[in-house]
Amino acid sequence: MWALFQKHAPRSRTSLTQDAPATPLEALQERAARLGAAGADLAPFLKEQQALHRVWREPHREIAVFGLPNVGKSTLIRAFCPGASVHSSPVSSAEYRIERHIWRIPELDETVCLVDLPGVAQVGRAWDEVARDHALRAICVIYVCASDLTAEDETQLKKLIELNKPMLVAFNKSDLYTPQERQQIVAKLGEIIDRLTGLGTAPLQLAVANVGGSREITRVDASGNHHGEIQRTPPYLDEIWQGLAQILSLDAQTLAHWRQAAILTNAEEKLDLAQQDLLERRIEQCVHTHVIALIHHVLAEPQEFLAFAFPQMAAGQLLEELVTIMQIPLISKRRRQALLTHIAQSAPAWITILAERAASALAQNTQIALSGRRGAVLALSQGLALICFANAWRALNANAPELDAGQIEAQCYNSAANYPQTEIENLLKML
Ligand SMILES: Nc1nc2c(ncn2[C@@H]2O[C@H](COP(=O)(O)OP(=O)(O)O)[C@@H](O)[C@H]2O)c(=O)[nH]1
Ligand SMILES: [Mg+2]
Repeated sequence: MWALFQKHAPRSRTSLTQDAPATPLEALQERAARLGAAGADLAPFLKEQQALHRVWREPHREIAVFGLPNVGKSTLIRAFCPGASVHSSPVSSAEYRIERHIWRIPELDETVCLVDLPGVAQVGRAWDEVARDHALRAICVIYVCASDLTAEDETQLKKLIELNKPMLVAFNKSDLYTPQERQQIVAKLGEIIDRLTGLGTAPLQLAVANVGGSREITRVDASGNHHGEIQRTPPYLDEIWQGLAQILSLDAQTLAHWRQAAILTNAEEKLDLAQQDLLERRIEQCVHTHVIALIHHVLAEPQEFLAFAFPQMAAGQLLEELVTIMQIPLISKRRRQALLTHIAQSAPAWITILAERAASALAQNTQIALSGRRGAVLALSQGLALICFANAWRALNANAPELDAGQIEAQCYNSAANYPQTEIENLLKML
């Protein structure tokens, strides 16, 4: 086994901590400062930034062991480095931990850190991301599976490969299959690997293994009595050793560069998400302010003819503000007017739907100081119609900046028809 390591041992290795802060990081930091000043949540970005500083400082290169639950990740690590010192940090509860196994490999003259990640889909969606982030920060990844890859596996792999993560797909528990079955699985995994290989430049290899199985056997003693016994199947780790040695022997600078680029890309994605989240919050705030103002306005003067006048009154203003927030090139006055007129003509149909719901919500809620129930129903349904309008406009605008009045009208109608009663009750609470 060690001979395999020696065979693939690196000829020379340069310092692991030499990758200097790069300008891309400074650019990201500037962007983060701008977003932070505007109120974005920077915590996920700062985590990646910390990770970058950590990998620059850390003496040990990390190998992440990643995959679905119960595929043998922890067993694999124990098989590799039974005597390793373990540092663990809890993930979401004491039950789920990220364990770091510091492992000295004399033959490679290197101490590495094997990171045992909680299984994907084990702790919850948010933690899948935590595990994925850890995998991205590692120098390479052993992706453990125990059969053919699922669509879930493939999605995880794709992301890692696109970010040039050197990967070893370890098909573990091979002892559980007949030779024919094993062959079929290996062929399928080979197909998937071929499909994914072109997505990145880092090596992607398959290793067949069984890192620690057991089987029940029956022994017959001298007096003819039968005894059940659990016997460990001999582990087969050679292909993993070989693949790992090959990856670790690659040029250290190239590996460090791939890792740094992956962390930076991930950090940039966190900023994209923070920006998106900030935008969503601003839009919500804008719509909310207009809706509340409109409701109060109509409550103050509850004349029925106003019920269908909302597009001219409020939708125009809302539209202008949304265009500014979303940084959409301003649509021409003429087009905007045509759009609002069209909406004004079609609005009665969907305001009527909303009015029924507003009335039933009000029947259970007397929080609003009503200037007559009829007025309150009117005001609420207008407010709701404005939300439907904003939703429709946003939904369509994401895909089609060329606004089409007919499409917006249809979306408004849909949004009104499906408007949840609970949302109306929430709105009532906010008034
Ligand atoms: N048959 C067989 N069982 C294995 C093998 N590797 C692990 N297991 C068993 O699979 C179960 C899950 O292993 P574990 O390492 O905890 O999986 P993890 O959730 O991915 O960390 C345990 O009962 C192991 O003994 C293997 O190569 N063959
Ligand atoms: Mg485990």
